[in-house]
Amino acid sequence: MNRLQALALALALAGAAAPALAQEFKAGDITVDKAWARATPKGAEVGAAYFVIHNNGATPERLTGGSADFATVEIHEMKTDSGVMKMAELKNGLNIPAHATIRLAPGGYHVMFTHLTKPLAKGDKVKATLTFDPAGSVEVEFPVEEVGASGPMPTKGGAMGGMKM
Ligand SMILES: [Cu+2]
Repeated sequence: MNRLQALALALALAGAAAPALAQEFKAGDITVDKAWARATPKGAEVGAAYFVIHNNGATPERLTGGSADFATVEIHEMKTDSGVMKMAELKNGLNIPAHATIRLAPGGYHVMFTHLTKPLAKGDKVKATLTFDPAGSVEVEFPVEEVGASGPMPTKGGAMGGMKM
């Protein structure tokens, strides 16, 4: 291994150990971690957030919804129906069986921020409260990332998006 390769490896290892997504949020037997929200193009009315839920208890839990001061919080699921990706609100919430870990990720379960009052900009941190039954409510901080973004790219200058507001 030459010096450049060694440097690259060191950087890769440092990146893997980065604590950026390591923050944990707890309510009763529930732990939420690896939270992030996807950056939105200017003028977008919806955004998505993802995280991992751990049920550390022997009682089944349910994510029933949440609230935020910049949007309405809904629990959604992406599903492939006859080869077409469709999104649906989980009106009855998301079940988290006892001792289970449920991952919300692009293409699957997610929290949808609707009626956004501001764009979610990369580098921002937004806070939303998630409500679990029976564990209760927990405020979670979502760093805004462009990682895995699959929505439309922001347009130059955002003139169209600006008009939509
Ligand atoms: Cu959705």
